Amino acid sequence: MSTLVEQLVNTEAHRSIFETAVRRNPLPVCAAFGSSDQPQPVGFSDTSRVLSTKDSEGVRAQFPQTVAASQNVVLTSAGASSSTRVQGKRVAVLFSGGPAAGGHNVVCGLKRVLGTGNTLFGVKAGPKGLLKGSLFEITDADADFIINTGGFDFLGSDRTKIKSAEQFAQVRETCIKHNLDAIVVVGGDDSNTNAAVLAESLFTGVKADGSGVQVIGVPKTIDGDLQVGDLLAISFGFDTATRIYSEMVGNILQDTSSSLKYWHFVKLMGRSASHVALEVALQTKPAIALISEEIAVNRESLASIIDRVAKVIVERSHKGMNYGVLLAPEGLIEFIPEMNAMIAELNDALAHHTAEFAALADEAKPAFVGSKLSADNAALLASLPHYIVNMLLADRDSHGNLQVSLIPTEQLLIDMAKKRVKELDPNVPFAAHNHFLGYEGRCGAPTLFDAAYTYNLGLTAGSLILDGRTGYMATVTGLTSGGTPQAIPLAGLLNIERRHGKDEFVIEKALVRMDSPAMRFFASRRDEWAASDLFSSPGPRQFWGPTTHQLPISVALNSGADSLMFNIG
Ligand code: FBP
Repeated sequence: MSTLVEQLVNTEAHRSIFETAVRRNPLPVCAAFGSSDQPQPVGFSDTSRVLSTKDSEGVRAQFPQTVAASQNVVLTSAGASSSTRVQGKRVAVLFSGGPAAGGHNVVCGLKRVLGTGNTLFGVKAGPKGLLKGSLFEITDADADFIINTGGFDFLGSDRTKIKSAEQFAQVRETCIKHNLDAIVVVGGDDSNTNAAVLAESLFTGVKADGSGVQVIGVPKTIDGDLQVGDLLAISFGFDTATRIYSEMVGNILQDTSSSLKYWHFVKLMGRSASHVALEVALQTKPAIALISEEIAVNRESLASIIDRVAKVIVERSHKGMNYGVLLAPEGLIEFIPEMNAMIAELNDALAHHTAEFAALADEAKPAFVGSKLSADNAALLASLPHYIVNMLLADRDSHGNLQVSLIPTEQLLIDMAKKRVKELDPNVPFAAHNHFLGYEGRCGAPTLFDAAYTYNLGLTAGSLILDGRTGYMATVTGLTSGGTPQAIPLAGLLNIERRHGKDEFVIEKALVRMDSPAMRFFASRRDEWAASDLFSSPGPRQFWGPTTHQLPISVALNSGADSLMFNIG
């Protein structure tokens, strides 16, 4: 073999030149953990902050043991503690839901802080693996290999919701079989709700001596919709995903003003919330960025949104710009008032006629569902193109969510805008391409922000376990001032929401707020971005270089930072 061929073969199986180099990138740790070479576990003490929601009383009744233990009080790190000496704990970690960059570093942080005296197991393929008892021991060599790499592929993930008595019994069986002391659930709002429920169910009586199994959550999701004010500025994975999308949107913007003939309608992943769309808009400054939450607040109809979009297209054309970029959040459809009302009725109808609906041929489904809706909603459903109707009728995910990633909103917007532009001015050319940016951004190598943040979240989660805590979500606050490991009582976040036609406990999704500094800044600039080409192309995310230490713009604005730089360590 030639030297080059040998070199190329050596880059197989996650050994590219980049992957090899990025593994060596040093990670800063919060001062509480001591030195970055030898981070040590910290103990925790109560703060004066108590969390509550409108449903706290109902939650207390359903989560009596975890609420009694935590009193819903936020914990903060209290320096090195006797937990440093805790040995013999057996801890399992699992990924739940969609992947997000940095998950591997959570595992590495856990491994590091648990040290050689405790054992860390990986759960294969998410909550489903916990039910089946698919666990394996994670070694130091594993941690060295996955550090700073993207994806969840080391363990795999899934969206199984643990809710039936049989499933809880299976989890107990796994805990007993592997003699587990603790489980770490790395997930989004639904998965952390699962963690809260598991913490309560496993609180006592799992092992022969009557003791329980601790459960700690770690806040993950590219959607950015798991936020708790200054206690949790952002979930991990958001920064990497939005930087990848921003690079792509920046490149498209550069293309539009080079080729001078296309509009590009880009749907961005992010589920219900528009945090991803807002962040990418702040990074790239496109002609139009729709924000679902604003549409809901203004009760703007689909016709009015299309009119607004078409007017920008026409006005730009009159100035000689027959091109531009529109960003649309993945969950837009659910926020348009008439669509939202129709989807709510549709969800109830599907929940109440599951068996009849499943037995029908696909072509018969729209008419069947239409017959169960009010006249207005039935008419609206019938007016939508088949590619939207089919997806509105598709299966909900295991948490009862509409699978918004499958709904081609960007195509609907193009089709409707084309019609409206013709009505406004038949001489305006409108050639449009659609894009959906989602999966491209979830598994890239983590930015330094996500890499450091997740490593510290892993150190925090491990410390909470060694400190004997259960029912908390690990967090790192003060992201621009060195970072402080803290813990949020999960029960203090729970609300009651209607899903599958039933009331369930959930962690409420954090949506874009109209009065947030990021939204206000965007609103103050967007008319200028529509009227001329003020776009910027942020370029690829950097691992070494001037933008390495950058925070997401929306996070910097919303946390009142005076620069874009983060500071952990
Ligand atoms: P999580 O809430 O699990 O982090 O999901 C993130 C996400 O990327 C959403 O933005 C998106 O709607 C969804 O996953 C798509 O995942 P799937 O392909 O499993 O439906």
